[in-house]
Amino acid sequence: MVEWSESERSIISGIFSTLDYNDVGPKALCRCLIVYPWTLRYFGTFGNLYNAEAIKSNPNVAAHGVKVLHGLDRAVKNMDNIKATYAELSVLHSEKLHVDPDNFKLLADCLTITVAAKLGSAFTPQVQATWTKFLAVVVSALGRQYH
Ligand code: ZNH
Repeated sequence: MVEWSESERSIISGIFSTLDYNDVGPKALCRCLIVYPWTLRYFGTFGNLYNAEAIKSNPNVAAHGVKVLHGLDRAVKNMDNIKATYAELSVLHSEKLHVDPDNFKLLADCLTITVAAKLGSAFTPQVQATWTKFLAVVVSALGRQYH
């Protein structure tokens, strides 16, 4: 089981309480789709994703980015039980969406870059360490139901 100190808990809830989901979610997902273009393959129903400009102005991508952040919200509210919280979402990504779990790490990295750019000097090494730990637990939980 993953242990969280009081300061780690307050760092994570502090970040999420100030995060603008409508800005960070779309930016992080766009970055993932642009930097790792093979991740585009899962979004064939989203319409025109022909180049970076198309990806950035695609409303389905933006909406999905916000949805992913709301998904992370659930981990923040269940820090002591992230694996169980994501069991169903993990099954969905594995059995229905067939998303290669390596991609979770790629999106997590894009989220880190986007959040770091937002926080600026507030993204201290200690904040980065806690943030990285949080996303590692999320990525592991999402990959949990893959066989
Ligand atoms: Zn995912 C979906 C979350 C990653 C792909 N997702 C989804 C959802 C959610 C999520 C919440 C919704 C579900 C329902 O509806 O029920 N994701 C998430 C998270 C993460 C993710 C949290 C991390 C961090 N995903 C991901 C990736 C990918 C994906 C990486 C690829 C690349 N998802 C996806 C898809 C979908 C989803 C495809 C479906 C969409 C639609 O709309 O159809």
